[in-house]
Formats: sequence, structure tokens, C-alpha cells
Amino acid sequence: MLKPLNTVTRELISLDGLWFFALDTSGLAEPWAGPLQTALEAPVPASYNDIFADQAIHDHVGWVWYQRTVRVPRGWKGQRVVIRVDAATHEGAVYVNENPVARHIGGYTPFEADITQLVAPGEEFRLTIGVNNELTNVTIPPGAVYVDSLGRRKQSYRHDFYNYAGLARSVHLYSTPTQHIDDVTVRAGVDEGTGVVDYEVLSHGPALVHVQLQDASGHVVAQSDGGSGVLRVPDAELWRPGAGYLYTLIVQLRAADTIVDEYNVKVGIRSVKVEGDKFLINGEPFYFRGFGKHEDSAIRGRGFDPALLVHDFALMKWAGANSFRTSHYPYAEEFLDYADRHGVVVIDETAAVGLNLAIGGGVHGNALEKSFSPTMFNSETQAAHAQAIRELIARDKNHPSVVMWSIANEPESVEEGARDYFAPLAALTRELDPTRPITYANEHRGTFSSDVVADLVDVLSLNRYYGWYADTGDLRAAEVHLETELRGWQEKFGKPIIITEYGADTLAGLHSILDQPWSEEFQRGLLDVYHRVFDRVDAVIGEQVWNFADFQTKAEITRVDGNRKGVFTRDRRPKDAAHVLRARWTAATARA
Ligand code: GCB
Repeated sequence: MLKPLNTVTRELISLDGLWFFALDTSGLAEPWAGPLQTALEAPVPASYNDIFADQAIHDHVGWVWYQRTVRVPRGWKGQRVVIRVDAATHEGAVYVNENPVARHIGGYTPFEADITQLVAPGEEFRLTIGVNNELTNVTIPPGAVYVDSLGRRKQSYRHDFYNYAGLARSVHLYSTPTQHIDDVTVRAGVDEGTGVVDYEVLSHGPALVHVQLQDASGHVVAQSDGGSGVLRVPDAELWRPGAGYLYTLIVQLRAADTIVDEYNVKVGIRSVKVEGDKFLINGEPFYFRGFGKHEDSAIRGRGFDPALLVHDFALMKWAGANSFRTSHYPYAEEFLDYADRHGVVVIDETAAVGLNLAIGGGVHGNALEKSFSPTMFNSETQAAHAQAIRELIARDKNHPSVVMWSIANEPESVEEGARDYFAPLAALTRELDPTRPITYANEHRGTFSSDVVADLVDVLSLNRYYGWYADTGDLRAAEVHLETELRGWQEKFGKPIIITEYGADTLAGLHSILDQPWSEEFQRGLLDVYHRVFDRVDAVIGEQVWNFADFQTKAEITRVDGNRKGVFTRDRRPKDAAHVLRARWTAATARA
């Protein structure tokens, strides 16, 4: 699915701004059939939950409706007109006047509809988008809707971040010519210094494909005709961590001497490979330093905000980070575009979080029931998960910053059923993208001796909380237990290990001279312990702290206005631990 762009043949209109907004409880039978009767207006992009001073809207379970009018530019005569929704969390339904045009399940990937036949250049139409936030045992992520003792519908879920909903990313109207480029896939690699760029173009109509690869100053370095081919770039300038050099692939559909359609894709030439217990980028061992993040901020919830995007990247750079994981869902495409340009390395994760009855909200419990069973996470869940993988790869396959796919976060990985569930999904990921390693983030019940999934992936991503959920407050025990475990993984698998989560909840401003959980000193002390261990275990090739910043969760007695494992507060001020990371990571950057 191509991101909409302005090119010489395509135009793009942002539909971001204030839309009319109503809950489905407003008694509207068919909200799309006419103007929405409401006094509420909601910003797009933003999650709607924290926008209004209204508990009922915050807690709403079910559909909400967004509506606005849109005028099709009169210059779009003879063009194809498409409406594109970057994300509707978790289900979206789009109506043009009274016509349903698109329906999509999966809250973090885009969808679109060709509405050419329903609209006229120069004229207005009514655009209504329904968004449903319900999660069930067959959605990704999963959840359950139930009716409480007071007869109210409630949503439960096992992931440790608030179920923000709505139109949290942009909506666009765009045009393409009727003969148009449908998709472009680029796979770049390096062959002894020569950049090798495989491309494939899917197009609609008889026009012929011509491609040109330009360097960053606009010089053509290679070109070719035909829907697929290989471009070779001698002495290519590589895309590297910290230096995101990008070429541009200009894809044209040509008929006689005219350009029928044009689309551009940024291309970073780099190779990625796992060899033994090393993760190689351009043939050199890479060490991941960074964070698990969230798209989360006050008021906006998960709403995309370019100010926050640039600020978060600036703070990661300040800390000396070179990478992050899109825990626990695909982030707005703008994150990946930025990471591509700035050489930031990304582990790209699906929204498959919470497939584990033994944990709830990150807190370890006991499963009374099997996670993978016909009545819980079943073949329908697996089909939804497969679709989430397809949509993630379709959207993000061309980003050089993405070096690995994470197919799930902390699924049940000890039960026998886990293997039957995951083996086909791992195979599917490899089939869709043979060029990138795959991983999944493992939780602590899945040890090197009990986990039944780890051999399906290339990199062992471990989320570990010694000193916090285990050995609470006891950093000496944490150090011993962490090291013993990491050595066990190293010896059994011989694969690279990234600690994709480690950290401690910390209330900014709480201090103690003792090993006191929740204090700033404890968070620093815990990071120091982990770092000592990482430096002693060879197979460890990465450390990503949980979390970059404090973030909102559902109401829980183990959470204080959300999860406080941030190294920065929710408004992005550093806790003491941020300085520990900065000292360690900037020194490592200086050595490299
Ligand atoms: C985890 C989860 C993450 C939680 C974290 C915690 O293992 O992957 O989503 O937020 O623990 O803080 O409990």
C-alpha cells in the first residue's frame, strides 16, 4: 500500500482538522445518511478519549462517528479519486454520502477506497468515518467486551497501554491518473561495494514502466525499463546507522513521450544479516542502543503530532540511542520516514500484544486456561494475526530503517499450542520478506529451557524485569539471575540476544539512598546492574530500555496515572536514569 504523495501526476489534500463527532449512543440509526446531529467536534489526528472533559466519552466502548464535508478539486477531472485513512483504531467504516466505501479491521495500518464513481470534481461530498474500539479474542491485539454488574459494556484487554481510539493519524484525499502505479517493492543490498537494488512495480493499465535511481543531489545513477529488474550502483553511498543516506527511485508509467503516472520511493542501500550471534548491518556488527516506545502523550493520546515526533527523536539522539522498537504496534509512517532520513534503526512490531493469559498488563499472573485453544486464541485469531503481518510488511517493506520484523510481544511461548500457532506466522513473514531477520519479544516465563518458539526466529528478543517483577528491590539477586539466564540462552541457541525491555517504574522526584523501588536512584541502579551483565555476555547485541517515556494505561493499582517506567516523564523531562543512559551510550558512540 503506497503512501499518498504529491508528484507530477498526483495531488494530495489533507483532511486533518476538526470534524463533527458523536458516539453511537446518540441514538443515530444511520449516522452517515445525513449531517451528524451533534455539538461535538473532534480533532484529526488524535485519539478522542482525553479530548473532551467527559468520562463517558473517555470510557466509551463501541462505534463513534466522525464527519465533515470535502470538496473535490475541480482540476481532478478525469482523475481517479481515492480516500486514504492512515489508521482507524481498531475498526473503520467509511461512507461517501450514504455509500459505504471501505471497511477495515486492524487499528494501526492504513486502508483506502477508490471513490471516483461517487464524487464529482468541483463538488462537495459528505465524508463519514465510523471507528469502533472493540477488541475480541479474534482481533489483533485481542481483548474481550463484557457487560458489568450495572449493565454497562466494558472492554478488557491484557496489554499495558491505554486502549486509545479514534482517528489518531491523518486522513487524505488524493488523485492518481486512471492508469496508475499500484505498488512498488524495493529490495536493496550490497555486493562488494556495489549497491544492488531489486525493484518490482505493479501497475494498472498498458503503459510501460521506466525507473530511474537518483542520488541525493539528483544525479541519475542507474535506470531501467520494465515492471521488475535490478539496478546496480557502483561505489554506492550506503545507508548507515547514524547516517541515513537516501537515493530516490523515480517510477514512471510512460506511453509514447508522456508520463502517465509517477511515484517516488526513497531507497537506502544497506544490507542486514544475522551471522552466528552477530547482527550485521553492511557487514559490520551492530549493537542496538535505545528504547521500547509508545505513541503516547497528554491530550492527544496516540494522536500523531510532528512536534512530538521531532522532539522524541531529538531526545533519543541526546541520550545516544541509535534504535527503537515500535512497541507494541506499527507506528505512523512519519516515524519511519524520519528514521530513514536520520539513520535511526527500527525493529518494526505488529499489534500482536496480549496473546498470553498468564500475564495481564505486564504483571505476571497464573493462567487458568490455555492461551491457544479453540475458545481463546484460535485459528481465527491466527488469521487476523497473519493479516496484521501482511499489512505491516506491505506498508513498511521499503524503509531502510526497518531492519527486523517483530511478529508479537510477549505471547504465551511455553504452551505446546504456541508452536502450532507461531510456526506458520514465522514462515509467512519470511515468505513475504526474505531479506529481513525476524524476532518476537519473549516474556520471562519463556526461559531457554521452556520456550517452544524461540528456534523459529533469528534474534532472541528478551523482555526482562529482574529487580522489578522478580527479585523486587533486590539488585544483587537480579544481577545473578539475569546473568545466569542470559548465559543459558547463549549456550543453547547461539543466536544474537537483544534485551528489548528492562526497567523500573519510577516516580520523578522520589529519592532514596536505599534500593527503594519507584525512586530515581533505584531506576539508575537497576540500569547499571543490567549494563554490567550485558557487557559480560557476548551474545548480547542490544539493549532497549522500557520505556522511553511514561505512558498511559488502563486504571490499575500497580499503575500511578499510567506506567512510570519512562526514562523521561510523559511530558518528556529526564529522570536521573536518562543521564545514566546518555553517559553510557554517547561514550559507546564515540568509541565506534
Ligand atoms: C512488559 C510489556 C510492556 C509493559 C511492561 C511493564 O513486559 O511488554 O508492554 O508495559 O512489561 O512495564 O510491565
